[in-house]
Amino acid sequence: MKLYTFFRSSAAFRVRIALNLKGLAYEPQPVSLPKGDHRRPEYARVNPQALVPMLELDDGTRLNQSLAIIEFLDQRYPQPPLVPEDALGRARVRSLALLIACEIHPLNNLRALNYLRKDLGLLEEQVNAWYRHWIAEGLAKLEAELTQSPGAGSFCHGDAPTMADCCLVPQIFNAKRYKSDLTPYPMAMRVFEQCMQLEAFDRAQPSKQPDASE
Ligand SMILES: N[C@@H](CCC(=O)N[C@@H](CS)C(=O)NCC(=O)O)C(=O)O
Repeated sequence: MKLYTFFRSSAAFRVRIALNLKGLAYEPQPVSLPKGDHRRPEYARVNPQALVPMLELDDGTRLNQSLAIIEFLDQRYPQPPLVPEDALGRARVRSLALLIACEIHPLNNLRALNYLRKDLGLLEEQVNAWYRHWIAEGLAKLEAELTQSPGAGSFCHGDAPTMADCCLVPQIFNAKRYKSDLTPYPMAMRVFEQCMQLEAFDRAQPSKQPDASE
């Protein structure tokens, strides 16, 4: 399999974690977002959404959208499961994953930030404040979910990593990069530290990718 990825892309990071947890080998195909490689016609032809990640299977089939890719991997390679079997567990894991992937990430992705900078003329410090605002909003909700629900264990759901943890860890990396205050989220940070003990998460982190740079 080939994974179209960018070292700092948190959506690609989610899929890298899932592939590692499943023990699946893949060939990274770096797509530089700062250079705009994802907008070039060659890439847009293969991925009409012009985003990373994209997973290309050995038969040439291409999949995009990180959560759809992770659910595909989970069905095709069921061990270890990343989405629980039971209906309530599935709903809870998807809800936590979507809280990050839909309620935080789209407000802070590159094209949203570039629109603030280039089209609306915001200063860099204003853009950074925007970024931290949506992280704080989203992580506060996540923290409440983790502390109020009996479903949480040493990971977001129970005592093994799931798709929710695949989303949580990259989001915390982004928060750290933008120097967000993470002290209000002790439970989320405990889960983060627990995940980072695992080789599958550690190996997927931005600084360990072949295209990593400053
Ligand atoms: N919902 C998509 C989000 C994908 C996405 O926004 N990827 C970012 C990198 S993390 C990207 O390609 N951004 C390019 C841009 O914003 O122009 C997913 O989960 O795969």
